[in-house]
Amino acid sequence: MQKDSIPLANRLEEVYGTDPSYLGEQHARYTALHSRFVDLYGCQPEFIVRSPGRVNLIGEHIDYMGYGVLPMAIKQDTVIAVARGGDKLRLNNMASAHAEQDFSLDPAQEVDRDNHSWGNYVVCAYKGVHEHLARAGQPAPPLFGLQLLVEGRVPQGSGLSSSAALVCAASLAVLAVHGIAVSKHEVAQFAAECEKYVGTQSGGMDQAISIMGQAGVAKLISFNPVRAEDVRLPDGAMFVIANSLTVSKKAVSADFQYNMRVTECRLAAVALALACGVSPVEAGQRKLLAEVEEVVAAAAGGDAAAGVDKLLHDGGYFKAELEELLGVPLEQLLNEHQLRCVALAEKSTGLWLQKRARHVFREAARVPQFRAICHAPDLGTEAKLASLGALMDASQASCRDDFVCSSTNLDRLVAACKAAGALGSRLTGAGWGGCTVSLVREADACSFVAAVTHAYYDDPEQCEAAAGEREAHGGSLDHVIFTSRPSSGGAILDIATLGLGA
Ligand code: NG1
Repeated sequence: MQKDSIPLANRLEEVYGTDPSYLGEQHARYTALHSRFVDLYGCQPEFIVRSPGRVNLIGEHIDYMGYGVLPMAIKQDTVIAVARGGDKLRLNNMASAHAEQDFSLDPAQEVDRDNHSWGNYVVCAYKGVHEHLARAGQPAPPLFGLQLLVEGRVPQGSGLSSSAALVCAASLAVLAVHGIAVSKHEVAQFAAECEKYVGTQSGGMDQAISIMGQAGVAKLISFNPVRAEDVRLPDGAMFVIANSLTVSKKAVSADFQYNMRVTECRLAAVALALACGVSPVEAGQRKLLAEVEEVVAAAAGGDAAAGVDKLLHDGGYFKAELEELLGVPLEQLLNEHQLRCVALAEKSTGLWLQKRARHVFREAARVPQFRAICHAPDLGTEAKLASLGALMDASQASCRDDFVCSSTNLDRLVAACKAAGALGSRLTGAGWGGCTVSLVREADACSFVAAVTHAYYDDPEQCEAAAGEREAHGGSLDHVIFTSRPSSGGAILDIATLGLGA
């Protein structure tokens, strides 16, 4: 098998490692999935596929501006059993809250953006596979009915990429059942593009790490074209993920949160290019801040963030000012979806170009610094941990103050993590709720978790939702605050060798 092929695993150990108790848990999970599949559809699944969530260690809200990011895959994943059958795209979910959903087999079907449902992400993947094959000049696969059963363990709305885990797993399910071999790079690329059908203008980080993740190493993911480089985390470093327990519904709130940030960054790129003397025609084509960094830096002695402060004003920009500045109607620059953000911004505080661009340039610089510290041959462990922690703290301050994507609960949780001894702590993923990631010494991980639990989760004034979570999980918060190591990426599992249903 080529290095870039999607792995075909014969045994659960290849995906989940060798810890007997965790393997036992996974075996029980896969067995339950298999047996429910047989009950529902009256046949055996042909394949089981899986793809994980991720935690981003550094590099927030910069992937869609063309910059590299540094995430690692986590062990929580989405697993799908799949077989041919029927005359529809038929979806079921192991979670009883999710009723069966049926979709047509037409790859050109529209995704119903206004009715958000988990099934939409599967339709995105289905469309994505067909579009990818058409673009690659390959023959269209036959349209036969598909029966899927999904089981997701990545917490939703938590910044750990449950949506990418589902889109990637669904892509692998469709590919596997058609017997189509596609490289990891290709899946990462089309899975990122097709997720846009749900209405978020996302970058490609989540899909890339979900597919290219690897046990034991974090990855520096770069774009255009997408690629992944191993980053070995220092010995003795441990990352603790803690959920603020406020849900961030990215697809629902896209127009005034995530997509608005993408719009602000895009307009900042054009405005900066014009301010640097780039011709209006060329400036209008600059969509990424990465494409203008060089000219902006040149305007301020090599420091792009300082260039931003010099060339853009603080506070909100409104449509009239933007159109005068850019010299064209906004319609010419932004597609319909992004104009929905502009319309919303008009009603409130406008679009904040300076702060957003400043964040992007500073955050983008922290990513190669993080990698360089991890790999520095002459730096001792303690010095590495301290420097990585400082970068994470700086990232949090920038997300909170310039990108304004933190939240009251995230700020409180970060403060609790720092007070409990985190070397660095920050929100991870899109923000506006969801999880934090903290760097601690491995030896301190247990006492750290206990201290954060006491300070944040056990205090109803800090976190109201924790008591309910405890009650629903037999008193445990293990699913809410946990340590995490780099885990393996997407895989297809060979049903014949897994020993299920025996
Ligand atoms: P999460 O938090 O998983 O929704 C989102 C984007 C990423 C990236 C981060 C912010 C999607 C699918 N993912 O992640 O591409 O932009 O926000 O760094 O939209």
